[in-house]
Amino acid sequence: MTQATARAHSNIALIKYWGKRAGPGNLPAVGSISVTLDTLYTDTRVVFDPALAADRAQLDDAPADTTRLTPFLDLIRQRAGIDTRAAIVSHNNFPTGAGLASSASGFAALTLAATRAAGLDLDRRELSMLARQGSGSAARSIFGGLVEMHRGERDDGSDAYAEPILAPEDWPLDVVVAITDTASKKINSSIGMSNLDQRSDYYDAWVAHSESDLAGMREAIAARDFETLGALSEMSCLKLHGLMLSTRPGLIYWNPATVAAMHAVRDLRDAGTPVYFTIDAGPQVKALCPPSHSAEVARALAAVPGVLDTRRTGLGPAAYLLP
Ligand code: 2P0
Repeated sequence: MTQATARAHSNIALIKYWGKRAGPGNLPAVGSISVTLDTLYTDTRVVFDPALAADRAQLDDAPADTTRLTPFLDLIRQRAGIDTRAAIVSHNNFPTGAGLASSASGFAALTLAATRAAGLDLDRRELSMLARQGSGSAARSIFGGLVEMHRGERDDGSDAYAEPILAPEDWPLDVVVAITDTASKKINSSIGMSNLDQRSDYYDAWVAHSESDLAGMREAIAARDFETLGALSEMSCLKLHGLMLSTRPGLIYWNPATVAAMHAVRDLRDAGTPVYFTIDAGPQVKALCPPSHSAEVARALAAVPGVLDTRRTGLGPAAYLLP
């Protein structure tokens, strides 16, 4: 038996990934830029055990489906030259599958733990490419701080990996997560973003403008320009949700509290607080602000009708092994 345990932190894209280009292993149609989050993470233990006849998984103390996990573990087994089945035990310290990027932290933690347990010692770029094949956004959770995922051009995906832009301490930023629903979403991201070229009339425009959004965000980060970072993030989020709404059949991830929280963020901003929102494929609202404003932002969002809870987090580290 060989085993390893890893922790990977969730991430939120500021410039969003949505849509895949042709080819295997979640090749993104657009690049993306994200922040890794300190207080939202997944811990995953992987044990390769010759006594097992099939892979087994447990998530948050309940048996979990291995349909997506076995083909992913096969990639690792193939690379390591082993055939042993694995037992996976995973725990999220936040609601699973509700738009808090549990597949990002989950597949990043699984990638690090399973490669180590299989006897592999891959560099971060290889880990990122492998994690991408589990879930596109997981490629970014291999790294900490501000991270860019490259779309890549090659059919084999060998240039579709993430890289760090800034370490967490290089530019302290906070994210206040307003949780408006803890249920798992009805349409997962992979299904939501499938065949977009046939399902949305807006898809070509989304892809065509992504490079300029990424370039603007890289410049804002280099200049530590929070207002531009925030404005580009809010716009990328709204464009993403415009694309989702335009996708037959229209994908509506928001609930009334999501919309109320978006207005609350804009009201705070109108009153002088530097804060911007972003939202993933789910109903939670994430407010970006300098750390000096996060207590005030959390108080304001907690008071929004329908907001169940708030979580404050700074930027988190790269994925790492636990003892
Ligand atoms: C992102 N999301 O950039 C975007 C914004 C959600 C909204 O990446 O099919 O679970 O596994 O590659 O990574 C969520 O999609 O999808 C996502 P797959 P994933 O964070």
